Amino acid sequence: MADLWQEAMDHAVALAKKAGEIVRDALQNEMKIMCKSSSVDLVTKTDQKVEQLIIDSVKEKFPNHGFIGEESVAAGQPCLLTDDPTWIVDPVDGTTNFVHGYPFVAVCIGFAVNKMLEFGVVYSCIEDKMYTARRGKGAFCNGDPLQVSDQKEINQSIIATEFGSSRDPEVVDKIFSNMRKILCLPVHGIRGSGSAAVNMCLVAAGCVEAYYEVGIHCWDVAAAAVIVAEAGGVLVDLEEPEPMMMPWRLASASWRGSRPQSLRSSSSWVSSGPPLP
Ligand code: LIP
Repeated sequence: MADLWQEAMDHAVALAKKAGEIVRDALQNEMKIMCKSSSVDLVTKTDQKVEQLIIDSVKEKFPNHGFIGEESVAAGQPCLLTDDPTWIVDPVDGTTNFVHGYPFVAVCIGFAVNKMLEFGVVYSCIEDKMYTARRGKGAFCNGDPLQVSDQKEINQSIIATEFGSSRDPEVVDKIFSNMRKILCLPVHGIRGSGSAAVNMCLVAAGCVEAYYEVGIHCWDVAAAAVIVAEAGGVLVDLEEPEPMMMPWRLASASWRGSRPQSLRSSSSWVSSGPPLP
């Protein structure tokens, strides 16, 4: 059967490379930094420029495809997933890292058809690591196959997480309380790269055993979800339904189980796996 989406995926990889050049160039220049929901929720002109580049290019090459992008939604566009082929984009995942020159910044392009993710491209552009995965065809970093960790003991694991952008003391207390519980299991350590997508790719690469975050969005995780699933990991949405369209409560964990049959809906989009501690 003809491979319908390979052309789109090749285009996504080329776009991610181009976007990565823009991000790297921008690091050499003075940045225009703006705030979104709070003083620690940042956006830059580069986020907007990269998203526009991707939208324009997709519209030209695939005029019938839809688009969901972090900055477009922030500017008032609907965050609506239909059955149409849809590109789900975070132009700069790890904007705070980018602003500070902290070297984990990813261009994320996920692609869904009939609400099922078909491929994911995550370009960690300062590290120059191109993570790619197509549904059913495995996950790769710079062409090398990825496989999640086979560690089965939580107390011999590294867990990744993030602190989010709320500085509400109650929210911060919950974050620390969760981290305390996990640290005291005990685990070998807790890490966070500052990019949700990079954390998930590290799960796919087997460097950390699991990643969890509460309050995450579809553009942060769509691309990396395919990479985790294709590397043999499982994705657990802690809150049903419509997991792709909500600010997610997402955990992507690497306990090996059967590869998800489908990435379609809340029950099948994620494969079942043991709950997080
Ligand atoms: C951010 C992530 C960060 C996560 C935030 C947010 P942005 O994305 O990379 O790791 O904690 O929830 O989603 O805003 O830099 O694209």
